[in-house]
Order: sequence, then structure tokens, then C-alpha cells
Amino acid sequence: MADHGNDHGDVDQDSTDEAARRTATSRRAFLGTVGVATVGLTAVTAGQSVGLLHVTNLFGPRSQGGSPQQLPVNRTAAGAAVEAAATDPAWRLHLAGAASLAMDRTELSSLPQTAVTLPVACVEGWSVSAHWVGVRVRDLMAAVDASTGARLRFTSLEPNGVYRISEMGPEFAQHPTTLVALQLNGQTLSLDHGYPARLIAPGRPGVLQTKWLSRIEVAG
Ligand SMILES: Nc1nc2c(c(=O)[nH]1)N[C@H]1C(S)=C(S)[C@@H](COP(=O)(O)O)O[C@H]1N2
Ligand SMILES: [Mo]
Repeated sequence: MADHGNDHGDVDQDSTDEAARRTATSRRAFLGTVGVATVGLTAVTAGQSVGLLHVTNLFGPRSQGGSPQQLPVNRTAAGAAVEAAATDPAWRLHLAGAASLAMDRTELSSLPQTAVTLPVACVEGWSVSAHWVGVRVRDLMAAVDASTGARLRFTSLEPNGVYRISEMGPEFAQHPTTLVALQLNGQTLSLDHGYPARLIAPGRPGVLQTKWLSRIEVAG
């Protein structure tokens, strides 16, 4: 084994160095899965195995009557005027920390997925629990070198509307169940529930669970 290094010093690793090395390694491993759609799904977080997403019929769930995907819709994709932008193949989720990245849905689906059960709790008086699968926000933002203490801003494709932008502090941003959700109740997220990707986080009102994500960035 070739050793081209020039620091043959201490065998004992300083614990800070070791932690930094682990962070860098896991970041490389995380990003290493981007674009490789057939691997990486066995290394799923929290011991949960989740299959590759199959984009099937986005409009199908709406034609079934009642709430699509067993969850009420507060504002439809048509009402928010996002149908064209949300189904555009050019869609990317833009991530901005010290570095920046743009990922399409296939790339997001190829990253380690986390499954959670969390409610949407609307101030209008309903709360419905649902099963979500997606990528941890903290992993995505670590990939663009955002500080773990950062406050984040989530921006929707929605051209206007009071819920277009939401923000969260690091206590939510770093939470292991705060996700960019891609799947809802076992199906590809429907257009009305925020396709191609929406925010889902624990312990926050529904108004902050931003649908039709376009961008996540470090706030101010
Ligand atoms: N972009 C965007 N996100 C949004 C909203 C919206 O109007 N626009 N409404 C919010 C509100 S008030 C609620 S209660 C939830 C509802 O999510 P659901 O329609 O998937 O149940 O989405 C939130 N996210
Ligand atoms: Mo809401």
C-alpha cells in the first residue's frame, strides 16, 4: 500500500481531527450516491429500507375523490399556479450554504432516504398524520457546507402567496425527522401535496410545511 502522506506523526488521533474526518467522509459518501440511482438504498438511515421511487401518475390521486393520498389539501397546485413549474423536467432543488448545489428529483431519490410519521396541523382546525419519505434537510445542507447552527429559508415555486417562504431555526433544521419529502403515504407526493418536493418537519404549524420547494438556503 502506497503511503504518499507526509505526516507520519502521532498515531493517536486528536478527537477533533477524527470528528472532522468522519464528517468529511460521511459528506463524501452522501454526495457519492448522487446520480447513481441503482445503489445506495441499502444504506438507509434509521434502519429503514426504502425502495427507489417510481414516478407514476402525478395526477392520478386527485381523480380518486376525497383527499388525495389520505391527507387534506389546503391549497391546490392549480390554486397556487405552480402546475407548470412543478412538472417541468428542468426543476431542480437549489441548495445554498457556503457552497451550492442543484439536484433533480432522481438525484434526491438516490440519496439516503428517511421515513417518518408526522402530521400536517393546519391552523384552520385539522391535523392529519401521514407517512413521509425523503432526504434529511441536515444532510442536504451539510452537503453545501451550511453551518449546523444556521437558520434556513425555504422558498416555494409559488409565484406569490403568504406561505411561499418559511424559515426554521437550527433546532428544527438539525432534527433527524426534518425532511425534504418526496413520498407521501406510500406514493410519489401528489402535485397538490407539494410535488416535486416539500418540507415536512416535526412540531410546527402546517403553514410552515412549505410545498413545491424551489430553494433551501442559509437565511440572512
Ligand atoms: N407553497 C405553499 N406551501 C404551503 C401552503 C401554501 O399555500 N403554499 N399551505 C400551507 C398550509 S396552511 C398547510 S396546512 C399545509 C397543508 O399541506 P397539504 O395541503 O399537503 O395537506 O401546507 C402548507 N404549505
Ligand atoms: Mo394550514
